[in-house]
Amino acid sequence: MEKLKSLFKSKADQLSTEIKEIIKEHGTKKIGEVQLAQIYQGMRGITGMIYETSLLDAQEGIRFRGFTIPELQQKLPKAKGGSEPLPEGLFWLMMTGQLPTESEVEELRVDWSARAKNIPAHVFKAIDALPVESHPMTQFVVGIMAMQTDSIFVKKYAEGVNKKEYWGLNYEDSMNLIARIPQVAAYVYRRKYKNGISVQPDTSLDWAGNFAHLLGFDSDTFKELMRLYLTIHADHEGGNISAHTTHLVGSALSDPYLSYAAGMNGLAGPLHGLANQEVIKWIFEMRKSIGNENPTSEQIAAYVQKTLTDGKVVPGYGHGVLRITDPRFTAQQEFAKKHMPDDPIVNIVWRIYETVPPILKSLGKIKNPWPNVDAHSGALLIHYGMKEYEYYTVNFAVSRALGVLASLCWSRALGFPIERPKSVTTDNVKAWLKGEDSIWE
Ligand code: CMX
Repeated sequence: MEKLKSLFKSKADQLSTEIKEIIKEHGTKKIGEVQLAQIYQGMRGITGMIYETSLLDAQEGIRFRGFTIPELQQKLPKAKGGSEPLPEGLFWLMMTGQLPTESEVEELRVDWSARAKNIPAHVFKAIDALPVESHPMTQFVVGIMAMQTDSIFVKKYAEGVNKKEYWGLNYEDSMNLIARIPQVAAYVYRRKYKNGISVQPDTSLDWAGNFAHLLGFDSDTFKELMRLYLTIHADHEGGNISAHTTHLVGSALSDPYLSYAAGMNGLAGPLHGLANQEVIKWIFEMRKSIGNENPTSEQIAAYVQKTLTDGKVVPGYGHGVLRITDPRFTAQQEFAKKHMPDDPIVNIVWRIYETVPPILKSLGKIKNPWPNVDAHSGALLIHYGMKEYEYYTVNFAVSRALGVLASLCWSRALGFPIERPKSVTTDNVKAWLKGEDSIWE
């Protein structure tokens, strides 16, 4: 058994024993109360699941196994000559709770490189069956779904397997899927925007570096950007739509291909991951509408007011949990300061950052007026020539695979059951309010 797999299993067995003890001793303790409004408002603030790989603090931002993004940038192994963390290292950390050594990361890189081979031809044929104009996320998810024919979990489950074996089958599927995702994602990009001319993988490169190469962007700084991008977008605790959906679907013992594809359909919504395309679209439309390539703060403020008056959201701003500038925004801003401080679109993003929060704050109803991860990512990609903003959510999906699939491995290894919360109707609520229905008593 490879080192990561056996280390993961031993950590999971240990945690599983601890969880049994926790439930036995403290299982009846109350962890909070739920107010009626919360079940009408997207269950915001209700703690309802265990998700081991990362934790979000409203005032501080994301921590992956206790490490902030700047700490990851400092502590995770880098590519030769690079200064950004390798996503392989983050995956190792999420799977084990331990920072990996350089040789452990190299072992994982080699493993993924080997697993990436022999993607079935029908995966690409399934994508090719779609009109080339189809949204890149649609093409990507169809490719993932087509690849489900390779699920080891499905084969073994059909043959009849002891539930104690689920974790290992799930692990194998997850590892194969992560290894192959960059090729499927890049195929969609090259098909839609580069006349279908694909690039062959470079097995000497790391996962993110090879993804950049497969997309057709071979500069060292674009590869560094991808290492940072694929690290910081990987996970954002468990309640966000892509993570929660993957977790929920996986709890039915749907295999990792089905579970991840389901989660990515959620990522493709404009209030979640699609916001990164919406930000750039919004900036382009603003420039056109104003007739100025380099809008002033006053012009941006007026366009924000128009967006709000038109009943639209300002993309890239606000968050369901965070109440500060997203540290993922800050990490990208720091990258831009280092590599492209004079880039015109990046400068617009920064001017929007100065202008938008006071306006959103003044409305009084928006809980978080600060930028999220999606407010900055597109501008960095444009700088390197990736102007096709409809594609951006696929980049996000490539990264998100690391977090949601690491978590899926944990859920199966810990033997988590099928997820099935209770729902009620408003008629139940009305009757309860009149004392005629005892739904919550
Ligand atoms: N622009 C305009 N209005 C906004 C807003 C924004 N950026 N953010 C929140 N609001 C509005 C909400 O639509 C809601 O309005 P109504 O009461 O009229 O329905 C009100 O403010 C309160 O919302 P909230 O409690 O502050 O925010 P939610 O937790 O309901 O929603 C989010 C969070 C992210 C969906 C929301 O802020 C939003 O739509 N932002 C823009 C889209 C975006 O950037 N999404 C990406 C998030 C990060 C990610 O997942 O990738």
